[in-house]
Amino acid sequence: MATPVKVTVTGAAGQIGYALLFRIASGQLLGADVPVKLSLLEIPQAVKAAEGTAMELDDCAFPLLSGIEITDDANVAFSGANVALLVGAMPRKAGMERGDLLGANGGIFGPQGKAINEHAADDIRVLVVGNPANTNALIAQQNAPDVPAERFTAMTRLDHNRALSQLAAKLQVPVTEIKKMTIWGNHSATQYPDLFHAEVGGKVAADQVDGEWLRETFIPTVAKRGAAIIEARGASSAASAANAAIDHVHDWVNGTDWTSAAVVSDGSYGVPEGLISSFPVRSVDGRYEIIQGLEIDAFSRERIDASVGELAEERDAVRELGLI
Ligand code: NAX
Repeated sequence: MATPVKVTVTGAAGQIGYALLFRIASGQLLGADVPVKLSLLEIPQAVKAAEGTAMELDDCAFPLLSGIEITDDANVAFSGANVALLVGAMPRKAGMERGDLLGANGGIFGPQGKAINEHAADDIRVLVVGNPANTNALIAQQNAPDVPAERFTAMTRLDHNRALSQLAAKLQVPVTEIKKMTIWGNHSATQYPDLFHAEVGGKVAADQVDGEWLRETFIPTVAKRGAAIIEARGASSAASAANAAIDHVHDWVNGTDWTSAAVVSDGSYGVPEGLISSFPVRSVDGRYEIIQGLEIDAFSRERIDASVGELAEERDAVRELGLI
């Protein structure tokens, strides 16, 4: 058997972790012929719950699962890691200011970035899921100066998939008919799902829906879908978030012509260099690259700028806190 790929999952005992681990172990993350070794990182109080999940993983007798490690030490969890899914984060609590939230997450993602820098494998790929995902990814990346910046990404694939599904329902087409969907900016309510570059049946999607639906229904429905799930389910998105994480890493490793991912900006489309912002990306030879050359009209420009402005504010706040 080939050498197993080490996949580290933080927040492994949480609800996304529970939906994610079984899919990784079954081969859906990296492929049906790639053995995996799981490392579950949790805080000390949740290690026991992670052990319970590991017992269930054992009970699946997954042919590709070559081992499970459970730890509360980031240095152990990231040692030799090839893929890191950073899911565990500090949630916003009632009355918490943004600065408090960013500070609390800096206390998680700074040390995890350092541990990745010191201990991960040379080919480490990092996906940050825990919110505020883009800025948590920035904190981790800035604390890992020896790892190429392009290896740090944040998840907007759930937003992308939500946009596909909303548009498919509106136009009564299968999701497979939709190409070139893009989420721009921050994984937050300011994100911009773009129908001006998306295509349905080879024609521009924005031309196939009315402008009012696009502005007043589509954009807010996608951007606020997370809140709608909480309202309906009484808990935040878990299986769909895990599914998006699987899609993100699978496509990163195996290639795709077009998807959305938050990657380190090289200044493309006026997004300040260094911010981790969502772009249209393709993956070639195991690297996400920003798709270039799209024309951005005034409507899209205004929305991209608003979301990117929010990312710049978050970056300035974590800079002031000394986290990057
Ligand atoms: P849960 O609260 O169920 O689980 C989080 C887990 O993380 C807990 O088990 C906790 O003990 C653990 N944890 C906390 N600090 C840790 C640390 N320093 N090291 C290791 N583990 C730690 O949350 P869940 O529903 O699983 O969501 C996880 C994160 O995903 C949240 O931040 C959530 O906001 C975010 N999401 C991001 C999405 C995205 O599209 N980017 C969508 C879904 C989700 O809302």
